[in-house]
Amino acid sequence: MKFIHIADVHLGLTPDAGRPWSERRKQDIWDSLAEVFQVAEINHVDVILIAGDLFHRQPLLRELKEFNYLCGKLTHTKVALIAGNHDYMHPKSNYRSFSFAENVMFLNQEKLMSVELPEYQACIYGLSYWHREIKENLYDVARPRDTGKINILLAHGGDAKHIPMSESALRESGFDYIACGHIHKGGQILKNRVVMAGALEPTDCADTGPHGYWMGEVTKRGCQVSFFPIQKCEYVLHRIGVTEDMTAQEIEEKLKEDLKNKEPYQLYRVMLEGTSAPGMQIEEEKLAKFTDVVSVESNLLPAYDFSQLKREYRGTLLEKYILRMEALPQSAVTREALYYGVDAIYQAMEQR
Ligand SMILES: [Mn+2]
Repeated sequence: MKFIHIADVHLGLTPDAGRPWSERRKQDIWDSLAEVFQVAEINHVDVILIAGDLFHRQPLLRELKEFNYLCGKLTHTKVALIAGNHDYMHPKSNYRSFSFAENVMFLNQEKLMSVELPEYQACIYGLSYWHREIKENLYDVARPRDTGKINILLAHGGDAKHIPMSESALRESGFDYIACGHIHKGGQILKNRVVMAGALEPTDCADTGPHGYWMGEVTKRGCQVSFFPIQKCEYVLHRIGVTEDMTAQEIEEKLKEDLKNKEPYQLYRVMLEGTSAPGMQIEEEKLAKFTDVVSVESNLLPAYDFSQLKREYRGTLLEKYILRMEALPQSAVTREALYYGVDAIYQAMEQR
């Protein structure tokens, strides 16, 4: 049985609200979903597994209609769906009254339920969130009824408040494939057996790295699954190594050069690291306005020569401060305090 596995699409979300690319990204999420459905159609995929949080919040009726239209257009593929913690089955949720196309299998109860696919001798298990949180480890104790069938589990969660999961319990559970959602960074928890899909599209700039869908084939003899990135938008943590001989202009030019060489779908979260010349001012806000830069963070430490400073500024507050800080038990905190304190005092003295 050929399948596509996605999760955490978060339809209806507007990522990076207020930024110039925000509306485009909102549309990207819908376009990527449509793209996945097109891939399913072209590749004659048997079932699309959607492991929760298809919508970012309670779906609007027209949003459900849009989704259902994509499902109804499929000529061969079935769609298995569960509600996650974001789009949980609120008593007034449109999910409750909506009637989906015939090929949609909505596992809408909060108790583990299943649907049969007799044509593949397969069975899909899952449950939907009726609450924002579920703290019981419902998946760890789930077991397929008939081990002769291809058994698939749709699972949403993996943290303490959203159905905690244990790798060893899932390994022993007897499912042939466990399609997980909820954690936005995807990956194979157990190779070709238990896969966290990751968000189809990054939902904010914390979701760095590639995002996309998984496609594979599951039989009673085993499962093969691979990741397919969707490259509409990818947030990249871009580190720029700064040394004390670099000027602010050089750093700016370095960033401009790096931006020229990046992939067009990438957005940069810039991180300045290393040491800078004492007193050098980098205008982070200016860099943050460059095209395709989401944010700029500076972790630069000014490159002070403390023994030289002590000699040069003997008898001043600066010397006293350095001596006092050096006398403390040394840790990352005292080291930072030494740098920031010296920086403040040094710059105040220089300005006089
Ligand atoms: Mn979730």
